[in-house]
Amino acid sequence: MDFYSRAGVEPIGDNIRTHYSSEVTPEMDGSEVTVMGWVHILRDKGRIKFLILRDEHGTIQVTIPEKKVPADVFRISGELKPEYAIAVSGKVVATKQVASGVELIPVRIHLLNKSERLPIDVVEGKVDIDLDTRLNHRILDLRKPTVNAIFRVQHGLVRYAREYLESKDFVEIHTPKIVAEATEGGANLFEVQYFEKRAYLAQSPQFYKQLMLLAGFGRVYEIAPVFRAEKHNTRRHINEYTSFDFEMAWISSVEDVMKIEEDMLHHSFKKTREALAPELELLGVDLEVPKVPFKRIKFADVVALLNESGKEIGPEDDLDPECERLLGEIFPEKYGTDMVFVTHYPLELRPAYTMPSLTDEGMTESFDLTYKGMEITTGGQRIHLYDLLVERFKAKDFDPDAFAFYLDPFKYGAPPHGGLGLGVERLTMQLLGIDNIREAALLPRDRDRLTP
Ligand code: AMO
Repeated sequence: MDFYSRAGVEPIGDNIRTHYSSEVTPEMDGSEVTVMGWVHILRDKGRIKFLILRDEHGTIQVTIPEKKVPADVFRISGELKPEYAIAVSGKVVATKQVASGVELIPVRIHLLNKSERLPIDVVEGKVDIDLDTRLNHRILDLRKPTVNAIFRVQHGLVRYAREYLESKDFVEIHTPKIVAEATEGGANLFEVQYFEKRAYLAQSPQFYKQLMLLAGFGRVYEIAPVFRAEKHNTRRHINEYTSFDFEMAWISSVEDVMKIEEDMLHHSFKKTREALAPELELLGVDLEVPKVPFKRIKFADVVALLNESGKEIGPEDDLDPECERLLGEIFPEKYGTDMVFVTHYPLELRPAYTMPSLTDEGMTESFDLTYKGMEITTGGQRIHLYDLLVERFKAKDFDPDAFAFYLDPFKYGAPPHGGLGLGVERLTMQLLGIDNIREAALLPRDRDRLTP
């Protein structure tokens, strides 16, 4: 017990949390509850003290009038400081004086842990601090209700997207993140010393998710970190991000893949809007559920649209951030939506495994999904024909021998297939109108940041 008294706090004892702050309602007037959380705000008016307690679902006012509470409760309340962890047992009183309609009059306050002076404010709106300082103190930063809400919404998006795939017979897989070869091209690779060999951190589960279809799983998905050694710090790139991938066999065309994605996102947005309504309100976001089917437009037509709007770009140029910004304006204006599939990218711009188009010479059966102008997904039909696959690897200057582990299984009746990779942080940032992707990553990794 000595370590508790040394810390100046009490063991939790027989305290049992009975309610979250948000569950205490005016109808419970007169009943006794125990809540646990942090000291969010303290107002000391001498003979009466007001304490806002914050837990994972909101806040509740604890009102401490000297005359109405036990002497030791009043004494302890005078010792509290911001972010002390406490358990409060007390009587619920319905009152019009508080926005939530209730306050708690304590019969017991248990000090569970103390806090040092805070390096950053946890109460929002007090002082504006720059993102870098916030990220240095990310664990405290995440305690802010609006920052915490971002990741609850992200959780909802992933949870309900996963729910959709589960209902469509997709199998969740876990593939290696230490790999022998690049999947998305040679640049952006992190090297790893793997005993006596050189290895890399996976840029994508691309090869393995495809191979699992050849292994007899009809449909697979994986939600896992991937690594990109992007040299530049931009607002939409991080060096480790969460890739939401799926891959499906026996498709008739790339349309099948786009169809699953639009239905999946429709389901996910709809359920997230219902389940995370309080968090979305806190963030001031009116989540628009995109109508299906999403608009489809060919890459060549996007280039024409951009040229019309004064942006000079060639038929085989990739879309730069300026293009994306323009498309963020053009698409809603022209098509009344901000979810648009851009299809038929040139072979030049796509990785070696992408199926060439039969209808559009020099193009591919691939797509990007743009959301409010920004690319959030890349996907497509893959080459399942061994000879063509080897030919395309050679055309991209890859040595087929180095990729034998991937290429060889295609000799044995590989099914037609396709799939996609969706950036979870990009989806979150676009949905919530966040300007910098780091804010949509729990613990972002960028060129300058390896901690916390
Ligand atoms: P791609 O390389 O286009 O495709 O990546 C797919 C999606 O991942 C997100 N993304 C990123 N997010 C944050 N930081 C980054 N540095 C970053 N790079 C990419 C984007 C992008 O749309 N194997 C293919 C997918 C497939 O065809 O299945 C691939 O990885 O949202």
